[in-house]
Amino acid sequence: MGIATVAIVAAGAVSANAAEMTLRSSDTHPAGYPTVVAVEYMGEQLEACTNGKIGIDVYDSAQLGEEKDTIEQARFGVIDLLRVSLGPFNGLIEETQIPSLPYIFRSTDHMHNVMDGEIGDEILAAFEPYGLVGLAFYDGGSRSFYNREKPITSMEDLQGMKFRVMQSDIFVDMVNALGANATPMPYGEVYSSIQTGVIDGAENNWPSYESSSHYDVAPYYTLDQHLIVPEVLVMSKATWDKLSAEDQKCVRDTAKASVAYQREKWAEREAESEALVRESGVEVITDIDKTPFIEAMVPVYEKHVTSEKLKDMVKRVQAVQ
Ligand code: GTR
Repeated sequence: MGIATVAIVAAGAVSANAAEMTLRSSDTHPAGYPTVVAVEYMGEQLEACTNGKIGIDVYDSAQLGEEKDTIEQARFGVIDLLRVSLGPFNGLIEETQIPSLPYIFRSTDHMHNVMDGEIGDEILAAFEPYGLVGLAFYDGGSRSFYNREKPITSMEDLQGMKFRVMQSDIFVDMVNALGANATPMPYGEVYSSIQTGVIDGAENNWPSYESSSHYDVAPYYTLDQHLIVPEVLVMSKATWDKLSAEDQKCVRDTAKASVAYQREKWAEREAESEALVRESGVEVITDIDKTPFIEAMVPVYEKHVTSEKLKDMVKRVQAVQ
């Protein structure tokens, strides 16, 4: 076998790209989703930055597992790169709780100003003691409730209904504080759980509501916009430690460079998903008074924002314009 043949066989066996080292990256979303294409874009930039040495293969559609499991795999170096919501990190890394608090951000611009600044850097740094290197935050829009039963126009309509949340105590307490019942479960189980009536609904942003086809089984979407939780991109510390300082810089720089790309793709997809879902006949409730929702979150903050460090962080977030 000639050298060229060996190279082709090896490349075919492990990866679709030709770099010497191919990082395995996990995402729960399907091909084409803004987070998936952003990490692919980072891969192209990284290959260029490292003169073809390091590339990235994105394993989309939860091929490597649900978010909670992939966090563990990344911590132990089985997965090199991970793009997940901050929510599933809440129980592990306390700083990730702050951007996961309901109604903490006044708008997407406010979220960007916080996450692009020193508070964002502090949160990225907080991953390090847990075997991970925080690289960048991506947009995840705002999350709202959808259900299979009825149009929800006020908090009263939520009473007693069952909603799936991500696996984080903050989200469990958030739903319970609104008078509904929370069921934490992995994303991949939500469609069938709504379909079979195990739960009445869930909550998410436009692109996830659309790409997961949840709108097919839960056709009432109420834009209460209780969360603007950023997505995060992290690298396994085990992988990071194998890289030269120069290559580490390439990883950091290209991850940062992918943020603008992701935000652009996010804005496009958000509009496309909304149009697609509306055309499908989903009832979208936009006329909703958020004030009682915001007021109901006081005990959630009291329960979860306990240390001085977190209290201070909340104040600093609120002070950012
Ligand atoms: C999506 C998010 C995913 C995942 C999912 C969920 O909006 O992009 O990372 O957290 O929500 O609800 O589990």
